[in-house]
Amino acid sequence: MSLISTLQWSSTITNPAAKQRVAQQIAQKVKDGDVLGVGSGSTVYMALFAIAERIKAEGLNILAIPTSLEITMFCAKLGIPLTTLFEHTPHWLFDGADEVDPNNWLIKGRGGAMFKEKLLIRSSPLNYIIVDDSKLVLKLGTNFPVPVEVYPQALLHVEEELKKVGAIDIKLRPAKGKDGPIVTENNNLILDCYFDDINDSLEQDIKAITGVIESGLFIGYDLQILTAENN
Ligand code: ABF
Repeated sequence: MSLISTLQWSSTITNPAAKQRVAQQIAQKVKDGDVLGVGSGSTVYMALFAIAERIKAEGLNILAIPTSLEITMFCAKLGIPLTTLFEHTPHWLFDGADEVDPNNWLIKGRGGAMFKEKLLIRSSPLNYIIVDDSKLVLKLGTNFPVPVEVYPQALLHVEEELKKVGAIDIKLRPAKGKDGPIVTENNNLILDCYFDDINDSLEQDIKAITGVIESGLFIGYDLQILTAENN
């Protein structure tokens, strides 16, 4: 048995039944020949299983461009062929989110992969965000802070500048199960930032700070929100 085949999703999946329904819906959208952008998180993971079933049953030829190492490895485990942005542009993409507001603005990045997630969403002409109802909020920032990926040596500068654009509290995200900060796949740090008011210029204001790689705010993107309940 290869090490890839022993891979398991280790964290608890919240609202699994609702996520499973939306995962099945996304799998039904896959067509032979599709190049798919594949986001991160447990809902995406469930969708990959459903897509792998269709590949096996129907012999679909698809290619996946993943947004994280974790999802890359799950694609490999499930036999979903991989490609990169060097070779292909996605036809469409699916990804999860932490919060979705009534304008379809998002907070993403609990898994720390928001730079690649945003790059893929920007590269794809059609983007489905797959969430269970618990992710729908009236106001962004209700349950989650805004994650900001930061070049390590810029940490103090970025912290000061984030306060100037309205951050009222900033936490350096700790590593899971060991001392020190979490380090992203790009070798950067993550600041979890709390704002009283998330307005339509905040994503750009954060992005304009030297040393910021990307934030988990998605404001004004053309997104199709798919929940188990709205389909
Ligand atoms: C990714 O996974 C992230 O941007 C978001 O933080 C998270 C959603 O996870 P889940 O589907 O497990 O709730 O999409």
